[in-house]
Amino acid sequence: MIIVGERINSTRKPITAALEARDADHIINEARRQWEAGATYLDVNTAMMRAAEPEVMAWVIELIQAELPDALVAIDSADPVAVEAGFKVHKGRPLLNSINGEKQRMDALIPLIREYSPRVIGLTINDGGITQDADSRYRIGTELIELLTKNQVDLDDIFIDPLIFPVSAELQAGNVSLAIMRRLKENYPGVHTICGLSNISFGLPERKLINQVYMILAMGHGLDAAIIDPLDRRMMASITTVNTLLGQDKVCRNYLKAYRSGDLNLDPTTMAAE
Ligand code: THG
Repeated sequence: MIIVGERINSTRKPITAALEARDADHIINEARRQWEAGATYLDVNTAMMRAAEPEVMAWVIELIQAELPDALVAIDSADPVAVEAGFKVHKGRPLLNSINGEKQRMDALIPLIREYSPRVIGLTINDGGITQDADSRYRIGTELIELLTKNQVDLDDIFIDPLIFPVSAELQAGNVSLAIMRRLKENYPGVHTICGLSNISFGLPERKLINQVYMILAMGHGLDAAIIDPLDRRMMASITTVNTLLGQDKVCRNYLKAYRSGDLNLDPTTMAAE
């Protein structure tokens, strides 16, 4: 499972404040904790910085990679200027979060993808807007795969996000995204699927429980990357366990390693303070 740590997101109040104040210690601390918990990519969302987005994106990426030289960033911005500012300073291959099927966005981002060869997340939305229909979102996913491969992006570097909507508002929201994941993996072996989970539980109590159970279902339908909080120990223990149960953990090595390091002990009386 490829884990994208979601915590450096400007829609979170402590992060907005830290970005505005250019508080390097706060950002490095968030980066380090997620990296040590097992994140492969650290998502950096700068949306709330508005005009300062490009400068802040470059600042955060340089800060993270100076401190954690092997860490990679998921550049999470709707502003192509901020995306390019990020690509310019990033060492190694970043993950672009994201492109979608909207023509204007595509026209701005395809030349940057050709120049910098990032890995790419594609959202299943286009100029027709968001649909609640599995067939049309699946089709947008396939169109993104065709377009990216035509522009020299390998299947292994493409992550399709089926989008997740609240099950409290739309009865079939959970099933629709699961069906899209399964169909993409069946018809495009080698492509990755990814999602942020937290929308699924919007409007309901005990959201962490819902997110965790949906993660298990999604992994059963072929989800192989996720944008989550890697400091959520219960979520991380579930992911380790599902990997083992789905035959992705030879001689149960990772499961036993997690056991020995205490990561599978979720008893609140002995659990390390968060
Ligand atoms: N797909 C893709 N990218 C994404 C998303 C997605 N990027 C943003 C988002 N969705 C995933 N990232 C976050 C980051 C933080 C939080 C949720 C998702 C978060 N949520 C708490 C909540 O919802 O209650 C707020 C807690 C807090 O404020 O600390 O923090 O779907 N490709």
